[in-house]
Amino acid sequence: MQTIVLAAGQGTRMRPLTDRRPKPMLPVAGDPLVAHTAEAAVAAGASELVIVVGYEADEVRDYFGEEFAGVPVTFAEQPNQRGTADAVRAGASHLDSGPFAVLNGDALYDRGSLATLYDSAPAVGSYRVDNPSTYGVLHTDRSGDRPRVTGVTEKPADPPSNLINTGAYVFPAQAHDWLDVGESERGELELTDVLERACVEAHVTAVPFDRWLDVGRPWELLEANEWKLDELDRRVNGDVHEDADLRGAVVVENGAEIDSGVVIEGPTLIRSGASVGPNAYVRGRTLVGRDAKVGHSVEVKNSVLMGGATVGHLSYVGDSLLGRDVNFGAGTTVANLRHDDEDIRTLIKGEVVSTGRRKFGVVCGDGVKTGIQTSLNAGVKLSSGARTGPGERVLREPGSDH
Ligand code: TTP
Repeated sequence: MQTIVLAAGQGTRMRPLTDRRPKPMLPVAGDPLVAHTAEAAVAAGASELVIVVGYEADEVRDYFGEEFAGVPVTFAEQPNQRGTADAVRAGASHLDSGPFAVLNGDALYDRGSLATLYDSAPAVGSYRVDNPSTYGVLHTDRSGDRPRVTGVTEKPADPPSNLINTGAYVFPAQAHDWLDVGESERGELELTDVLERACVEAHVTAVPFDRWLDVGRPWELLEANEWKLDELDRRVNGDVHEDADLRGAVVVENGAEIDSGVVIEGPTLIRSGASVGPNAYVRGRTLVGRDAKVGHSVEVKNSVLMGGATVGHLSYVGDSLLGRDVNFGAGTTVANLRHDDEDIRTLIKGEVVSTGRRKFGVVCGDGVKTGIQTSLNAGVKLSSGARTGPGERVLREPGSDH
């Protein structure tokens, strides 16, 4: 099945992590997010991948090249992000006139479910949630395992079902002629309008997905890493001091160094060129990226340290995302829990949003530097290149009243 992967979006809700990088290239365990999508697609039966690129396109192009997992890759340029239907139209010009699949390049799909979708054309992947009102919700003609889809409504106040649209579709060949949709109310060219047309012209099946994760906001990138790090098998190729204690599914890549007195509880991935310790404690589904450094007596828990990030001695980092080349000064401490036990809230495009997590720390864009003994409150985001002074307390997002 020829497959279009949408990877042109600006990822504005993921800022500051997407200030300098497309969201699909953010790290999820050992690979970029979009590589997991592409891998699941190939395992499900994708015969070729057309990747639609736009924002920071070169990083995606350089990563994939001309072939991925044995299938050919081509790129379609979407110069302006005018909507998902526009993106698919750009991609479809590289396809033959047969049926085709479309996947969001910023979602994790489980392979088995995606394979069922590919075998059920025309079809849309659906996922059952308790709070459908914040998603695109599918209308179906009956309950049961594989209901027929009759339409889709974006963010309905009164949801017609609790089956939501995962952004994974297999369209019939005629859909090539349905891609010229008009602008929606929010001024975008939407793929859901193509789905609506497909529901009228064909029998579109809702294929239930066992697992799915839309990665739009920072804590969802943490959840994506939790998912994929859980799939690690222990593998130690790097240089590990005899006094270090690696427990469970710990991967230490070739060229990584683990010093004396370090305890690492898996699942944890330490990428090549990274160093940990001495006497550090790394636990709870953590990714230590390429060339990252976890210093003396540092604790890192359930976090993502992107390439080149450094956490200086005597620091604590929990449930946090640190961009490339972030540098935490000695004694930097992250709060990741509220005393009133409520879910951590953060600002997304100026609005206060609940993360739905009791534990969530901070998000730092590339190149953030903290002074010694900086305290960072739960839910704070620091924009790329931001600095804090020695002993500074950052209780709310700089420039906001949250
Ligand atoms: P969204 O998540 O709606 O958009 P986005 O990734 O730009 O993120 P944000 O809303 O935070 O700015 O997009 C869903 C998928 O479609 C995603 O994989 C990006 C892709 N996309 C395009 O390729 N082109 C487009 O014009 C749009 C709007 C999205």
